[in-house]
Amino acid sequence: MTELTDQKQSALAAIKASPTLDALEEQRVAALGKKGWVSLALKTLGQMGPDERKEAAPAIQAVRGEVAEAIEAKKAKLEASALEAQLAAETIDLTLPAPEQPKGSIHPVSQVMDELAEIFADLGFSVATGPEIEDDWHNFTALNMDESHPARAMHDTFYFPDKASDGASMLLRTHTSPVQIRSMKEQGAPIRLIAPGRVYRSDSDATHTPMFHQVEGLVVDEDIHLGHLKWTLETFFKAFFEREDIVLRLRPSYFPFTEPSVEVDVGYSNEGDRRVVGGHGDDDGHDWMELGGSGMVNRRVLEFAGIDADKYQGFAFGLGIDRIAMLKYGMNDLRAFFDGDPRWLAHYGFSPFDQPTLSAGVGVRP
Ligand code: 2NM
Repeated sequence: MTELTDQKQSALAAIKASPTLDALEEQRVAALGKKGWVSLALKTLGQMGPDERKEAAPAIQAVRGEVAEAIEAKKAKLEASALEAQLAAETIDLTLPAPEQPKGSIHPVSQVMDELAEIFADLGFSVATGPEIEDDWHNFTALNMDESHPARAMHDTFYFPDKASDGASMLLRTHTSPVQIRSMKEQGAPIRLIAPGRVYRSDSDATHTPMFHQVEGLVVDEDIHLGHLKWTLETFFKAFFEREDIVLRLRPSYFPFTEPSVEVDVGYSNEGDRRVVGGHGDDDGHDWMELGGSGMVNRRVLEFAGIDADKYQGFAFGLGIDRIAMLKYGMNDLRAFFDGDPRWLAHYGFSPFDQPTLSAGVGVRP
């Protein structure tokens, strides 16, 4: 036993004096390792008589515990000072250029949404958002689309299997118009806003995806007329495409929520396999592309939204964000927008540092 006490004392001293984690590990192996002196002492228990063992076993275990505890304590100390030394030694020279990093990029849809918000903010429009899961009153009824309207048919609209607790049919919004309805009900007139976001229709081919992006705009005030609509769209497209020779064609059309209604076409020309806005006419290489619809808000819609239609008039428009993005940035396949292919994003994506501003030019690549 006295031998064991001596061994313990010298081991504790050696542990305490260990300058490094490696030296400490050597001490651990020498004491607690398979052939360490503590392990050898434990092995002697087998040759002892029961009385002797009863006395020796707890003593050896106590020594083992003391040594193990001392090692753990020293280990924590050495690790803490190693970390401190590393922190003291490592410095960063912030004046050096940043290392090359793998970069993410802004998706063209996000870029165009930022551009839209910037341009319309300059015209006094705020940005409104609303739920993508809607009830059929906000998505259809309030927009003058009664139960028999073809856009309500199952093949266009994604309905949820269960009705809401108040009995309403729930669906994925087919346009952002319910945002305008909610905004008119909440804020009343006058109002001037755009509503960009995801919309859903059960439709899928080379030019249609079941989810796509729309921006709709709404202006309600006294004495609003079709001239305000045409000026607003023209001013927007000139800012968006960054050229003055934009020519718009408004074609008579029909929407249940506007009266009169017009379809909005923009003139473009073909340059190689790229479509470039600006040229127009129906001669070779020149044509019109439909970008959206618009019109004067149907007075029934204003009434559904709680606005006095004798005092206020409004215009509204809807544009496909994916389409105007393709036209501006020269892309030809809509489906690539939603593939999430990093090579496509590396090519068509935008730098996170390239914020669109009117003063610097919206959507200018660095
Ligand atoms: C379009 C075309 C024409 C439209 C109407 C409204 C509302 F809510 F004010 F009645 N919002 N958007 C509208 C009008 C949308 O999309 C092709």
